[in-house]
Amino acid sequence: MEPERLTRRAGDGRITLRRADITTMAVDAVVNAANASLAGGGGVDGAMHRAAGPDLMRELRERYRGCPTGSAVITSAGRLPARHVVHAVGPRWRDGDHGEPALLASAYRSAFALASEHSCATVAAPSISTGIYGFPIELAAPIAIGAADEALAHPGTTLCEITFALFSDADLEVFARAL
Ligand code: AR6
Repeated sequence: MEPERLTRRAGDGRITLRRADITTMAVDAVVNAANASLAGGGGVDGAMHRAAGPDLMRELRERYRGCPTGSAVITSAGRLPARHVVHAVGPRWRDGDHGEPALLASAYRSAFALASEHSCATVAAPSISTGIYGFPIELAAPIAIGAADEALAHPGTTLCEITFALFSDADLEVFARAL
């Protein structure tokens, strides 16, 4: 069966929503929801490291010493079908009064900017921070879509399509409303 799929134009490109496992996506860059120590973990991060194999962690250790919340780093993608992995660090939700929305926007913005610096046309991202980090997805979805709109409208961007790979029908519905 075709996965449920939604799309709309944004700048000269498009934003697409899919219910999908991001580790299976053959795009130029997949975004990982990492932590500030880049140490691996559960959720998307665990799935990505398992699917990519040990080269992913080896490269992270060799090239980087962590990554501040709200920013991102890039590596190759090991055995994943993507070309690059952009490891973006979203905020842990506290109460919304600790800059969480701005940090989430910044994590997406950094991830998309890095992908464009590496000449990527197609990028897939998960819903950063809305799993283990507890960011309410109703608040996160418009921030994610807004950052994608901004990236695709940026003069000189190489990005053509940003796909959000949502892990459940419920998450897909929330993103569809925001789109
Ligand atoms: N494909 C797409 N989405 C997924 C996948 C997948 N394979 N697996 C989970 N999701 P989370 P966070 C969804 O917890 O909240 C790790 O330990 C999941 O259902 O992966 O940013 C890191 O190392 C949820 O909607 O990321 C950090 O310590 C979304 O992806 C911490 O978790 C994000 O959930 C980061 O927490």
